[in-house]
Amino acid sequence: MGTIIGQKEFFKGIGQIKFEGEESDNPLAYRFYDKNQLVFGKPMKEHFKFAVAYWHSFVNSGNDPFGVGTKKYPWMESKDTTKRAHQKMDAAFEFISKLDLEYFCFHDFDLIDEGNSISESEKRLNDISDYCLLKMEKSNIKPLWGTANLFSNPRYMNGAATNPDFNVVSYAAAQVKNAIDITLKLKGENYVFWGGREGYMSLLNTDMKRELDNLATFLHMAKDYGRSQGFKGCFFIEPKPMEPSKHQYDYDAATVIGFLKEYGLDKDFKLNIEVNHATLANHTFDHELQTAANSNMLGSIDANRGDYQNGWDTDQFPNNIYEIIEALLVIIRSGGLQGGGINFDAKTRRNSTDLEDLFYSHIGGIDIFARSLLITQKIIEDSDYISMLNNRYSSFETDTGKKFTRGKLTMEDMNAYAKKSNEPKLKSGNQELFENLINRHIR
Ligand code: XLS
Ligand code: NI
Ligand code: NI
Repeated sequence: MGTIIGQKEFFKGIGQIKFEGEESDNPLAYRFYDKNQLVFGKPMKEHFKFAVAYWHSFVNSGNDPFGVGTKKYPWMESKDTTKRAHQKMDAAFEFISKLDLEYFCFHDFDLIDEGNSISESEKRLNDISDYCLLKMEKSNIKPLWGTANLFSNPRYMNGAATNPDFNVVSYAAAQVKNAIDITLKLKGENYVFWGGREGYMSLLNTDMKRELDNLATFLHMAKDYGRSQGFKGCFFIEPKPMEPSKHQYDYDAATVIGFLKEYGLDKDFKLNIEVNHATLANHTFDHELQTAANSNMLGSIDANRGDYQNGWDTDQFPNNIYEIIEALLVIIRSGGLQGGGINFDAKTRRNSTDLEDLFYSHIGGIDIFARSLLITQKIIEDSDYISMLNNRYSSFETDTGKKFTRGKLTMEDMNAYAKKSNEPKLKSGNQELFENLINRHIR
């Protein structure tokens, strides 16, 4: 294993995960993800850029409001902060390389615990990122994106960039500056802002307009700083409608796009769309992807899935093939993800306590995307899907239809056209036919 620098092996007995093909019944192998296989003329791994989320797999120990952690991972044992951070990183690099992936995503204080002051945190981040660079030299693993945790520390209980107290806003900025610095240092390809507690619980004690103005000022400052330091990647906003705040400012893709345009941030920011956040907003995942794509802002994805019965962010690993095919139809037809990739913002269940569970979950998620991509290729290239879709709009391809599209008709023209035509015939949307077409290709 190229990435293990003489330290202990955490995932003993688990070797390199390989592609073994559909017939394999080895639970520790890929059945569909063959990273160099060309699909739509591009290797699978480039379509996806799969990333492991540091927080869910290496930090989270399975605690919930009703009980303490259940996952006694060996890299969590040491009482020494630095040693624990190093071991966590050793485990992360071993895991990512055994999965044969190249990316991870992180919050600043996933890498190492926050210090007691900004200076102490800066020093810790500096040290752990030096260690990360050493590990990176021996591997091809790097961050897909970095971010700052602006929601766990009690100081952010009323928000970070949207906090009513300027002193808290300055702390948040100090933290984002450092997080941008280490993302750059580690050659991270993008930088993410998920709203955390940017939002409110009651409008009675909230000046919403001022908080939104402050958020925009903060994002401009962060973007200008990143650019001044040579950061060429994308800044992403990750929409979420609720949780932890009742009202999150970055509610959904449409809300975020409106905000970015209103405040002149749309040139530097794109969107990171998360499945479970889409469904919490009462949208489908593909709706959110398409909304982002319409504005040329489909940057990246947080892959997971929600639960049909629970109304919160359960962050389960993706396993719904129909949902992923619907998503890939949008992603492929809009030209792919811009700058980002697929981050598994997903956690194994609290009672999935074996080390192997971390592998099963990621392998399952990766394979469901790979399998869905192969099916999507068949649907787009070998079926009537695209022509059926285009056919619904064929009347816009007539001379008059084209004039309308180009904005060349007036209301009077439309009135005259309608008068000389007959009552429009009902044209079926054939939804079930479309649904059957997708299902027919799932095999
Ligand atoms: C929480 C978010 C979070 C972001 C990163 O719901 O999904 O995990 O992706 O801060
Ligand atoms: Ni997320
Ligand atoms: Ni989430």
